Formats: sequence, C-alpha cells, structure tokens
Amino acid sequence: MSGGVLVIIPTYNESESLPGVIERLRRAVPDADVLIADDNSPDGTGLLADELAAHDSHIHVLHRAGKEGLGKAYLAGFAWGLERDYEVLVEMDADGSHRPEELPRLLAQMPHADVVLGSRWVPGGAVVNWPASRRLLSQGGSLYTRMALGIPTRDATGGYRAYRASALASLDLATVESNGYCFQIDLLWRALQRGLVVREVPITFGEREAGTSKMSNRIVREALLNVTRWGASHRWAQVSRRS
Ligand SMILES: Nc1nc2c(ncn2[C@@H]2O[C@H](COP(=O)(O)OP(=O)(O)OP(=O)(O)O)[C@@H](O)[C@H]2O)c(=O)[nH]1
Ligand SMILES: [Mg+2]
Repeated sequence: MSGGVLVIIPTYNESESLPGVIERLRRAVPDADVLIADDNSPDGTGLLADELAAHDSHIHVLHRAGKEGLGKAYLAGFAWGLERDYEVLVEMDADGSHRPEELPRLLAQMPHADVVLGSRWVPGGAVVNWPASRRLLSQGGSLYTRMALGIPTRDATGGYRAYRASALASLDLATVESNGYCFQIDLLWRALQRGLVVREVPITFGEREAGTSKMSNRIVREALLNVTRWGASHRWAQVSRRS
C-alpha cells in the first residue's frame, strides 16, 4: 500500500514482547502497515515475525544478516518505506515501552508538523516503572542535548516518533552514522537545522515488561561525544559567520 502509514519496529531478541505489541498496534491503528526489522535474533524473533506476517497482509518483515544496532535497522526500514511511497514513517520499540494506543495522538499532529515526537518530558508526559537511575540518565541526556545544541526539544532521545516521508527523505540519511540513542538525537538535530516543524506530544513510557535491554555504556558515550561535537561545530560556524 502507498500513501499511508508504516510503523517500523526494530527487533533484537523480542520474541516475548513482539506478538502482544503487534496485536495492540493492529487494533489501535488498523490501517497502518507494520515493518518488523529483525537483526537475525538468536531467539527466533524473525521466524515469529514471519508467522505474524503470513496471517496479516499489513505486516511485513525485513530480515537483516546480524546485529548492527538500532540506527542501521531504522535506516534500512526507512529505505524500505520510502521506496514504497508511504506518507508517514513511524518509529516504535518492540518491548512494550511505547504504547500502540497512543499512536493515533501522534498521527493526529501530522497535518501540522514534519516530525512528531512522543515526549516523556513535556507536561502530560510520564514514565512508569523506571528505576531512578534510568530516569536521571534520560532527563539528564535530554537537558544536556538542549543546552549543547541550543534546541527547545524536551525529549531529544525518545524513540517513539512519526516522520513525514518527504521530511525524512530530506535529512541526507546516507550520511547518518550514529546508532544508539544518538541516532534519535542525530535525526532530530538534522530536522531542526533544516527548519522542519517538530512537535512534541506527551506519552506515557513504560519499562520493558520482558526480554533484556540493549542499552550500554558505549551507547551513552556515543551520544555524549557526538552531541558535544555537533554543538561545538554549530557554535563555531555561528561565530565564524559573525567575524
Ligand atoms: N534490529 C535491531 N533492533 C534493535 C537493536 N538494538 C535494539 N533494538 C531494538 O530497538 C528497540 C529499543 O531497544 P531497547 O533494548 O528496548 O533499548 P532501550 O529502550 O533503550 O532500553 P530498555 O527498554 O531498558 O531495554 C527494541 O525494539 C529493540 O529490540 C539492534 O541491534 N538491531
Ligand atoms: Mg526499551
């Protein structure tokens, strides 16, 4: 189908969570198509995805050779969706942290924006069952990003988003190299620098209910280093233009 909404769900070892999330998503937004981008999960998530797809023509599966990180899986998913002329491409986690029932509220903002961010840190947004350490890391990361880049966005690292396809295609995706949380900041920063309209919509984010986290210190370091670098080079460009 073209002209509609494609929800891209990257998966790595999410066999426990995926079926429930897909079922809820299909119920919440029945017209949307779904693309599961699996990195050859050892726990058989890819096979499970194939089974789901065999029974539902709205569900598609992108099998990738091995674990390459969230960013690469999304870039492959975006390419798949852009080739097929979807109008809106959505990012959503497979672990149940992003509630499919909230997607209609994100999509409702699409006529007024190029990018809609599901946001934990705007009024009305919430996080449930998260340890204080994760909350601090996420809030601290977004605050640092806002200050370093000079942007107004409250939740810069969230991964529940909707992009207008034409906006996404303008972000020069071939040059994106960041992978973890940094991938989300990278795309946001590109969108803001190009003057695209970015809106935040409050969401309630829940801790994953099953499976294991792929978060790592390396992912945090990547984000910290890149954000600092982007902020510095942006400020440098501003200063050089003035002098
Ligand atoms: N295809 C693919 N998906 C990935 C990879 N790493 C993470 N994901 C998926 O990306 C989504 C977010 O990853 P999570 O492990 O939940 O990361 P997180 O939300 O930051 O951390 P927790 O919720 O605490 O586990 C999930 O759907 C993962 O299965 C990867 O290397 N390849
Ligand atoms: Mg998660």
